[in-house]
Amino acid sequence: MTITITAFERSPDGGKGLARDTRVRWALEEAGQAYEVRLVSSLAMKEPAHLRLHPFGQIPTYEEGDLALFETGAIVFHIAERHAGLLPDDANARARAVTWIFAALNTVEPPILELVTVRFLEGDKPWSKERLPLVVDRIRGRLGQLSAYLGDADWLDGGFSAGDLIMVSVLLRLRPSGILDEFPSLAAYVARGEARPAYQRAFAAQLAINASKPTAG
Ligand code: GTB
Repeated sequence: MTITITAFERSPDGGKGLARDTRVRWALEEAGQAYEVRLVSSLAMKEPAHLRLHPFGQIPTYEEGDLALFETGAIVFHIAERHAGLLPDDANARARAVTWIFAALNTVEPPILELVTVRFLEGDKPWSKERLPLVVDRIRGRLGQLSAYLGDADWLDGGFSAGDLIMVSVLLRLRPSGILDEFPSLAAYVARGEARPAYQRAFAAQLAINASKPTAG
């Protein structure tokens, strides 16, 4: 059955791979699954046809036969459950890998998203200069804990898993800020993720769509 995902018609990052379709592409590449991409404009995202797939009018979505999914974490989990390569066979190890998907999205990513908000959406507010260091401190706190846990291991729990795929993707969002490089073991962890052939293919595929297009604004 054909798998179709949605992505920005024109990603605001101009092809840096930070939009979340890259996470889904990466999972599909790790799983060896072919997929098609339907590009959606910012306007089309808010129209009824797309809202039927994604109640919040966002990308990515995932369609396969009569199954339609939204939420990147759920999509990656679905792919990982149905195909080899992203979750271990052992039941306990599998549960721990799923825990890392949730930890990446619920514990590590929120302060990182706050940084995006304070810098780009609230940058003109009088209080934003005071808020920024508070947000950066919260990120440093989380990265310090994650770095301590990872130690000198390659991946979070044994072999590479969907938990690492999501965690690396979350940390990548931080790279432009320079904060990631304050934690060399995490920067190396992210680099290991980026070096995976499946990531390279996913990155190249989104770049092919976005690189030649000027970003909006
Ligand atoms: N919780 C949802 C999920 O995980 O799937 C969040 C989905 C989401 O935030 N989608 C964004 C979107 O559709 C694109 S990925 N935004 C349009 C809208 O809400 O109208 C987030 C994103 C956007 C831009 C960059 N960037 O430019 O670097 C990076 C990531």
